[in-house]
Amino acid sequence: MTPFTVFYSDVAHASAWLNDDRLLALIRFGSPSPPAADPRVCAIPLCELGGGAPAEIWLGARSAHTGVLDGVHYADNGDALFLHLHLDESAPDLLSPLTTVAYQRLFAAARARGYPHVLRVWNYFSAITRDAGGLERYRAFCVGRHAALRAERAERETHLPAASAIGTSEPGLRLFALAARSPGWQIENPRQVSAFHYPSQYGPQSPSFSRAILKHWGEQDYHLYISGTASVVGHASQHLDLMAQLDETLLNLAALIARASQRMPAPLQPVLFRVYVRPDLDPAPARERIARTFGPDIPLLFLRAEICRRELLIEIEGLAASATR
Ligand code: 3EB
Repeated sequence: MTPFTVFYSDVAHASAWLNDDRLLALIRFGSPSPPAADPRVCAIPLCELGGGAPAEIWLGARSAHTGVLDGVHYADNGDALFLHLHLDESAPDLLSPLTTVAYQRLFAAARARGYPHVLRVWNYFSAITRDAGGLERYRAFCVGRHAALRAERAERETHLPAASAIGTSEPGLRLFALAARSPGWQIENPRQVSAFHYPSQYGPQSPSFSRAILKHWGEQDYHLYISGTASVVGHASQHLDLMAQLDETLLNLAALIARASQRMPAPLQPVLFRVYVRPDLDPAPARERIARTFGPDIPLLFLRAEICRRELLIEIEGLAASATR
């Protein structure tokens, strides 16, 4: 059994999970509500495009311990640790040092709880492609993240967390992360240059993330944490229109899942996907095509978001798992 499962639930029903001591995280979407007293509750300030009010639920296999360490909210259950942290920004050109501090606090909390291996990080901040102090904010973020990972000795190119870096319209830097007691396997995409080897045209510090992390939780139980995946082949963005970018993204996802499945007795099965679509694009045709690719029952959550390269219109991340027996 994996130490937790992830699924989408209507917000109205989602609150019922708060009474379950196995709950690791309840993630809401949309305009930020006042900070919750419950460390398991958090919010991603992006508008959901399905017309519903979904929440993402991380349900553990056994009861969780929860708390707050130096502003880092956590829940852990002996195998897996979920963390989240929200820092205000004092100035738009100080994102780089703020990111370093945020990562240091995240790593310190994970270590203090006994889960030193950060497998997966989600990064959200505003004005992601805007210049501030002569550097695009996404590029400044990459500089700050790398500095923290280097200090943690986690920047080694074989143990980088899987990640997403997404633009919001709400101010502040929000980090969400999954950590474990033992490491996962880093998976790179054969169709793409590893992000940590991107040439310097994309910024002074190449982005420190892996394309996916394959985690063996024991026996036949595996999770594949899939980083934000976009229409990038080699290191270059491809195609100008949404559906062509989506097709390339789906090829990238298939290649990545196939690469990870080579380490497995049986192919990994997609569990769910989170889809980020740039504002003012109609997500309906994309939803239909993704459902045709992965089957009509694949859970999809669509969010309106800015992506870290101006020309990218869609980005997909998700979870795959070993087939349930
Ligand atoms: C790309 O392939 C698209 O900097 O953490 C995707 C996932 C992207 C994570 C990150 C960036 C990040 O380069 C951008």
